[in-house]
Amino acid sequence: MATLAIDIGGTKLAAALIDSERHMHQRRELPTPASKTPDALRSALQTLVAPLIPHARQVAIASTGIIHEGTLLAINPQNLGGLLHFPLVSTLEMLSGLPVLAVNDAQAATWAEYHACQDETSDMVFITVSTGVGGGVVSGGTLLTGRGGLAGHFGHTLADPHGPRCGCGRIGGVEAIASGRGIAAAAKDDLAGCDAKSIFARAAEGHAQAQALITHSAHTLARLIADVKATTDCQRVVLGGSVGLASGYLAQVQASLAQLPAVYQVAMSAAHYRHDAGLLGAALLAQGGHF
Ligand code: ADP
Ligand code: BMX
Repeated sequence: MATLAIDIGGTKLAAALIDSERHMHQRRELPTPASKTPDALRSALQTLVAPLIPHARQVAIASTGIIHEGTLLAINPQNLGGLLHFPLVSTLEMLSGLPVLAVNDAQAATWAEYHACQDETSDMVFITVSTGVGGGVVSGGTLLTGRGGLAGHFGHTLADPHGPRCGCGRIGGVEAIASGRGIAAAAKDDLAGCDAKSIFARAAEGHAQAQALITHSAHTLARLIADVKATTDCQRVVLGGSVGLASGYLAQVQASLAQLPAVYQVAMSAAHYRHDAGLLGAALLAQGGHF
């Protein structure tokens, strides 16, 4: 019997069965409902996981938001259509009748990515640039989650005191500028109303404003990575999320970081497990009994 892994992001929900050899089966995806009330998320999760439950012995969830004592608390509710909190563990216990474990999505992805580079380092950081900007830290081989679950929330560190207000209430945070939602919110004129995916497509066609929006995000990420290097002395930074993995984005971040003094330089790579790092990391944590 496998682990049923679920990844709850601001844009998409994913689920898959992960066997004891860490192979993934029956991966499914649905859009994340944008609703203030928990019912829409509960019903989307039910649709997503129903066919997988009969094959699972436990459930492992990687979810956006601060995960504290099994509950999702949004630091930026705008990423979830205004939803502030959601009883993750009890909902999945009710839906599946199985034991359920839950952790923040970026922290889960960090743990999977650490397993892909642990021969080379015991100190690494993962950053997802997706609907929001999330992250996680492995220090001395240990995943830092923090007593309240907040560790690694790099998207909520300051990028520009004159920048836009984040849904968390703070002005000028990294997420408000660099995330998929941040890129889309800054779009004007013919790009107004476009999402980050279409802005990347327009940039590839040579659209000047689209290119400038992406460059602004990449520069913001590079400055964040210099701060992360200074605070953690990590040996590697791994980038994930659909914006982080988009063609040319990592190269722009690396080029921008290369302009900074040598002490802030750090090896960077794209997520080894691509869009599945959260699913795999949650399953790994559950299978290793790390919750
Ligand atoms: P989630 O936040 O649910 O984990 P993603 O990692 O897919 O989901 O991130 C969603 C964000 O990434 C959205 O802002 C979306 O517009 C953007 N996006 C999705 N696909 C691409 C792509 N191919 N290139 C650039 N941006 C993308
Ligand atoms: C936000 C925050 C983080 C999350 C990050 C990436 C919420 C709902 N989420 O900073 O907990 O890790 O976004 O999430 O406050 P994603 O949906 O972009 O993958």
